[in-house]
Amino acid sequence: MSQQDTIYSKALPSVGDFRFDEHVVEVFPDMINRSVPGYATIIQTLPQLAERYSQNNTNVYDLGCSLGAATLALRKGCEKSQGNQIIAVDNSQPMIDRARLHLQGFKSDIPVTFNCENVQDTSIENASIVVLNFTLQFVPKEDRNALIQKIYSGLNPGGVLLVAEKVAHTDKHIHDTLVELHHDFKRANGYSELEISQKRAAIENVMKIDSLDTHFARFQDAGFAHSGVWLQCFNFVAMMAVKGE
Ligand code: GEK
Repeated sequence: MSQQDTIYSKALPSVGDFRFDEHVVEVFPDMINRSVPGYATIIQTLPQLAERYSQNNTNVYDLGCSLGAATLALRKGCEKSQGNQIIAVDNSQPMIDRARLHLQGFKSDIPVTFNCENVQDTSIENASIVVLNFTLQFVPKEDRNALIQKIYSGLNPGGVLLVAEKVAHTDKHIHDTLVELHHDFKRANGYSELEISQKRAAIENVMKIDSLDTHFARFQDAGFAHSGVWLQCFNFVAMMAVKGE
């Protein structure tokens, strides 16, 4: 079990930009489960999706892997196919170090390689599945089209891109309501008003969210034949985009 996230529980003289550092690594599973509605369901569903889309003798990528929760779920879903290898990438060294340690606790014949690098520098090739689970929102907006285009190029026909993100709604009333529902979710999970507001201040410069329309236009521009939402909880959405056969 990870420690409880109390990073923003005391009033800070000034709130700096959020970083995926050693302190966050210590509390990360607690933080993401109490902050992201639908996260557990997304992780629990990944094996099913991986079983459906993994192709023999291909690469599976987990981009922005954090502590490897999605990596483990993908590996479980690849057990029935042959010759897969998983490449898990994160640009936070403390995350990668802890993820590597965490995965050593689970046995599997499917090899996992951990790379500490920017996902924008990851070469994607012979891929059947690429996961961006709450990672694209941290990539500079102007670089997102190129990243999705690169992933599309590296996917095999029939391969899938799974993207989960916090999204903005173009209708202000709906947007504000979903933001409030999300804050209620955090309150119900024990976060105080101070924690919610300090975390919000810390994250606003580093996490820039897109609308659903922007995501789907990007998938279409990249060339994906099919795209859609497979899960939504308030303003948190899991999408999939499939390359044509
Ligand atoms: C999960 N997917 O548990 N390159 C590489 N890594 C990055 C980049 C980048 N440009 N930007 C951010 N990261 C995980 C959860 S967390 C989501 C993903 C969250 C990494 C960053 O270091 C962090 O580990 C992860 O992406 C985002 O399913 O905390 O909201």
